[in-house]
Amino acid sequence: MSLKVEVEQKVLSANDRLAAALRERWQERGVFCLNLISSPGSGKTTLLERTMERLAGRVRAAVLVGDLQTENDARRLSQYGFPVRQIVTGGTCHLEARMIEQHLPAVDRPDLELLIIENVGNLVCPSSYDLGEDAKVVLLSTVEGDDKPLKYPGIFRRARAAVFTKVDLLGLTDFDIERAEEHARTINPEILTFRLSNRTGEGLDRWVAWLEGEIARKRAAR
Ligand SMILES: Nc1nc2c(ncn2[C@@H]2O[C@H](COP(=O)(O)OP(=O)(O)O)[C@@H](O)[C@H]2O)c(=O)[nH]1
Ligand SMILES: [Mg+2]
Repeated sequence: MSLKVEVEQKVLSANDRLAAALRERWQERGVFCLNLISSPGSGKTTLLERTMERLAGRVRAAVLVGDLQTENDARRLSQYGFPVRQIVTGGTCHLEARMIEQHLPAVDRPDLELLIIENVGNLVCPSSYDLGEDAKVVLLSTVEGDDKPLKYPGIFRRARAAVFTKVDLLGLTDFDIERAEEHARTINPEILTFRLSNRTGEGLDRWVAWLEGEIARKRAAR
């Protein structure tokens, strides 16, 4: 085994142990934890803004948001009344469980019901790092090409749900949403799919209803 592969495997297994401990903690407390993954600009922060608007006063939520360099996303999200913490990775292309552990105290509270993590914008590295989440959700916007599920099978295989964003822009490119969904299902027959627009609000009701269902289920299983 090469040294690089050996080091990578060690980092991953340390990450997996920590992620397992986080998952156990969420299980005991009945907290639903979501890990949002997409390429930069697909609409993760905007979807979080729309989601937080709708959950305000109904769900006790917190957000951790990863970025290579800036605090912009946390600033955007902090106006919705939920605790938000930016994790600046300083160049690392993904979040790791130890970063979640480290920044959690800034947003955690005893009666937390929902923790949403916005990962660093990237379809590749974040898919291999377990953060102790209940579900990974992959976002793909309708301007990125409907072949992307086939090109990035790792994340589509591991995701519980695929959210196709920017449906208000359908028709401006040759993105075929049926084909994109078909490709996603070829990779992962179980994957849930959502079509939505953060701009017009289309599809947001179904997304929020799914989320609320999962939160209720997690709370009940505690
Ligand atoms: N037309 C349209 N624009 C969107 C939608 N969602 C996000 N955007 C825009 O896409 C850009 C990137 O969004 P952002 O949420 O920052 O993406 P992130 O990098 O994945 O967090 C911003 O200019 C958003 O206003 C959408 O559903 N429709
Ligand atoms: Mg963002």
